[in-house]
Amino acid sequence: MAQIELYGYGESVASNITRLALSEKKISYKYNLVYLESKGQHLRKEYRKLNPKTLIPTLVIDGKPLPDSLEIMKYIDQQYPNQGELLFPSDNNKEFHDLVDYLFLDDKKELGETFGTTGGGISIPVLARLLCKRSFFSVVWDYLKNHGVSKRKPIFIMVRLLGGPPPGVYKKMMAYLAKHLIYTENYLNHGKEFIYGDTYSAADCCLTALLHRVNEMRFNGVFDGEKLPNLSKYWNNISSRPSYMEAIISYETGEWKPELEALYGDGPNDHNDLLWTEINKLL
Ligand SMILES: N[C@@H](CCC(=O)N[C@@H](CS)C(=O)NCC(=O)O)C(=O)O
Repeated sequence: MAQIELYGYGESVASNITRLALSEKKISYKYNLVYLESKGQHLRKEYRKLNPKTLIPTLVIDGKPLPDSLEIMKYIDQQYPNQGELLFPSDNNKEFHDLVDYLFLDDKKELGETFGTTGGGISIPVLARLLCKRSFFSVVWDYLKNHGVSKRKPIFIMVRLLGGPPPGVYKKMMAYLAKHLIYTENYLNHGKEFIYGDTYSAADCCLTALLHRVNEMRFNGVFDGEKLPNLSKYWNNISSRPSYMEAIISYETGEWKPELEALYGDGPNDHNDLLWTEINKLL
């Protein structure tokens, strides 16, 4: 049996996708926590050797690094085809590829372009607060010198400078999020248990992590069964699977909760009403 290690962060959508996949495939691994914005551990030399893009997660198999949540899901499914769920269905058709492409965190796409990239966009208020734990100059220096994705460097620096999302950006994210929630709600009109149909797949790993982020960012009413009944039903189903607790909840670092409280107290996201205005336009 190969020695498997995962480098990840608790409240990271791509890490959650990967841990869900590992949990559903019943693969055990050694876990290495890498702090992101608050400490910049992903920008250190040791981690850059494993993942030159300086992104989380990376799986290390017998000492060999494999970055990227989608590549990791493909790898473990090929290596362990008869263990746990089959993440990539054997019919492997274009519709499934397009769905996964839409739901996974493609670092080559723009924020908001797909549901996957919107997961990062709606997280900006918390990322900003975590970045603000470091001095402005250390963030500028570290990101300019060490971040492996050129187009992310100015975004993180701007967010640190402003202490939040750049003006208008979060509003735009609400329009994108509304569009993706409605698209997914309509997709689920097929009435089946999972997003791609009757069996659990890699697309469910992605969608579970994204919906968890929507919930975590306090977008209230999405899962109450009233306006988006398919999504509510899907969420109830998927969040009661053992993998949700095992791969997402039990890995929380605790860094996000106080920041969310500082941002929104006990209430919803301060853009919740705007999200609903956008959703209602599309219903
Ligand atoms: N395509 C990559 C995207 C990974 C990604 O964007 N990870 C985020 C966390 S969810 C990250 O590392 N952010 C830190 C940064 O960009 O500095 C994957 O799916 O693994």
